[in-house]
Amino acid sequence: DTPQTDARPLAFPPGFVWGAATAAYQIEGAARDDGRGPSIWDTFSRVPGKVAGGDTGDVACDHYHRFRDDIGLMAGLGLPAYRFSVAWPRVQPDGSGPVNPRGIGFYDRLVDEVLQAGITPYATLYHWDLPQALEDRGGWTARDTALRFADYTGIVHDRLADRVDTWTTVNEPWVAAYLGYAAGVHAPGRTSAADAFRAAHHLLVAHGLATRRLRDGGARRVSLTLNLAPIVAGGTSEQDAAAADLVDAMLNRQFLDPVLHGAYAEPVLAVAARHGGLDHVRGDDLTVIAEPIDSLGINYYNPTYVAAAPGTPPNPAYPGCAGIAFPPAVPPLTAMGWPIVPDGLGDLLVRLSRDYPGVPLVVTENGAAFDDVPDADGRVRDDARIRYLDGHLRAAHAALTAGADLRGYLVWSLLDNFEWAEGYGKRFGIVYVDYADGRRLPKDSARWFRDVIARNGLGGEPA
Ligand code: PNW
Repeated sequence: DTPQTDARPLAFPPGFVWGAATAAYQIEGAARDDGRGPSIWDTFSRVPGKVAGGDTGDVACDHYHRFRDDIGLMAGLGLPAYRFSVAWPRVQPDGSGPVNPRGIGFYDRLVDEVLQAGITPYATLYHWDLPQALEDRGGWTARDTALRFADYTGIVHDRLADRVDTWTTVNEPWVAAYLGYAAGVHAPGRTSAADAFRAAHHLLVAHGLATRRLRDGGARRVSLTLNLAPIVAGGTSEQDAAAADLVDAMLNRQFLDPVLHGAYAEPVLAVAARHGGLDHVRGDDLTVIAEPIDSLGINYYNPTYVAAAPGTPPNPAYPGCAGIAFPPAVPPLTAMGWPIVPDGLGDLLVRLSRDYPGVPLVVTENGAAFDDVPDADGRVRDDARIRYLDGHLRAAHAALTAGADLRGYLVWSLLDNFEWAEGYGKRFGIVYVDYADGRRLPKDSARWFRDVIARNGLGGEPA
């Protein structure tokens, strides 16, 4: 009764890194414990109508109290790597100033436990939980937030550098800036194009300053994680191609070009110039942003489909981009309503290796939400997730064969968790979480992934 996947056995290169990813606000809970300060997600999730079901991260998976069990679970699945994020408001409750020893102490114990289990920790410094005190002073629209982030980075690095080799500065600056400051569907819930352009730039400056701080402290590996997607035009007209190119500039090149080529793409500058101007882009910002990185993290879920549609007002997440339609997704879809297109990952990896050669790539998130329900014996038969992961790994393998420099693959996510604006209703985990009692049930996909890792590839039998 195993799900049918494309049955060809595929071996990944020796040393390929396998693992699972999480983020602090989505799993930790303990929102008021041990001196943690409020973050923008604590505030935003309390605004009526912003998060499905009125859910908040107050308790989440209670990982803050259950981290030892969760790491035991990972060890049982044979996960070689674990990507987690550090909550800035635990470390510095006000986003600046004194360090909260109990807050950073949690990550100290977490890292010890991860290493004890034989797992390599990958630490992300910012996964969207900005201290509310900094938002009150402008949030990411303020350059000062980037400077504060560099200080915070130094604090965390000084404490964990002896045990953590691989650091990611910022997770998905596009989502943080455009869903948070333009579309208003993520914290802090603002709806200003100018704010979003400023936020995006300051998130990149934050990345660059933090990278410098990590280097100065002797960090061995520094990376940045971007949400990237192939942009697919619905038609073949020149207008369709132009629409796809503009969306590609906004979603992908806005971040790839400054970090890896040292300059913003022309269309990004043009759109930003029309929305509040470019005063926030200062002297040597591009030099800071282009500080070399050791790998690029890629979060891939699905392609973005566009079509030229004269007269269409801009999509709220793409301010300044009028005349572009985002047609409804075509099945098969995940529970998020996101299309399942494994080849999009392969195309993306090949394109990145072609357009941005020289930087090793790691898939830092890939996965899917489905309507998982445990049966009477507590088994979760998530065949659809196995097929999703199998298909994406086959596409990643094909990209490797085509020359993409892919070094690892981390599944999103270890646990079902707080899926931001969707709350707890959307389950991305390879481990099911019963929110009534906190119980964890590894899904069929967790056992399947364990076998993939054990053989460093996909088996010949139907997975
Ligand atoms: C990523 N979009 O978020 C995040 O890094 C995770 O924290 C999150 O749980 C996961 O993907 C699944 O959503 C995204 O609308 C949220 O394009 C939204 C989008 C992309 C990524």
